[in-house]
Amino acid sequence: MQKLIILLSIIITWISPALALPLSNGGFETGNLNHWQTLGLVNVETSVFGSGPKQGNFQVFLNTEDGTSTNTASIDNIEAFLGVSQGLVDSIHPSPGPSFGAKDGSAIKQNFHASAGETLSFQYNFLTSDGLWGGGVDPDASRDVSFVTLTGPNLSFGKILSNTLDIPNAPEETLVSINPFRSSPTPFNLETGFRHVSLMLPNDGNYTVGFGVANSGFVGASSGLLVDQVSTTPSQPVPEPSTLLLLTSGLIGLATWHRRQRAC
Ligand SMILES: [Ca+2]
Ligand SMILES: [Ca+2]
Repeated sequence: MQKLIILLSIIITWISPALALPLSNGGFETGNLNHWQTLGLVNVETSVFGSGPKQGNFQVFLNTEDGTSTNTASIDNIEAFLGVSQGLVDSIHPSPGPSFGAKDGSAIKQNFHASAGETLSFQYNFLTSDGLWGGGVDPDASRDVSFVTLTGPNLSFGKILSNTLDIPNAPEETLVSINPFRSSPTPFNLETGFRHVSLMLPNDGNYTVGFGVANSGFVGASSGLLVDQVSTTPSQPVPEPSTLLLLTSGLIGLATWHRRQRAC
């Protein structure tokens, strides 16, 4: 019987999906990339970099270099690394010209466990030394892109954070509002400044969050992405029905007590 129990427990353990740990080192305050996996050119930076960190003393920096680097990864390898479908980045970053697609860059990811209703949030700053381009002006112009990916239970998507598009009437006109650039105190010419993003995690389970930055179109000047303060926030607790009942009866009791006090 004991052997049967042991065997059953081994089978149950084997068929149960392993739970990932909660998100860790989301602010990079260990001073290194513990708990993160990286591809391409990724390192931890301090305030010496010229922008950030947004929280604490450290942040992560992802670099595209100039499109001729052998240190970066191809966009196909980045998409495979992040566990999203091939072509995802180009599908959220449409190409008006045949030579326009995302080419190469860098990425980081972390697997973590979360409960339904938790919020994943982070801060990012997109940096570029490319010019600002519009597809309507030059369909083959360079247009670097930064993005976030999230995969999990019944969930797999990518979203552009910012790119080097800044011309009205271009195909992605709706994205212009996320691309107000200013001059950058970093080694790059321009930056968006830090922006806060929150994503709802709809289900209990294991998730993978990824961040990437890639050259697009012609090779040329590089772009980069700073990320900091990646964190999860528990959902607001919903009172149990019994708690609600107690609370309601307490309020009724309080109201009755008040009426009695006023009547005195
Ligand atoms: Ca930090
Ligand atoms: Ca570039």
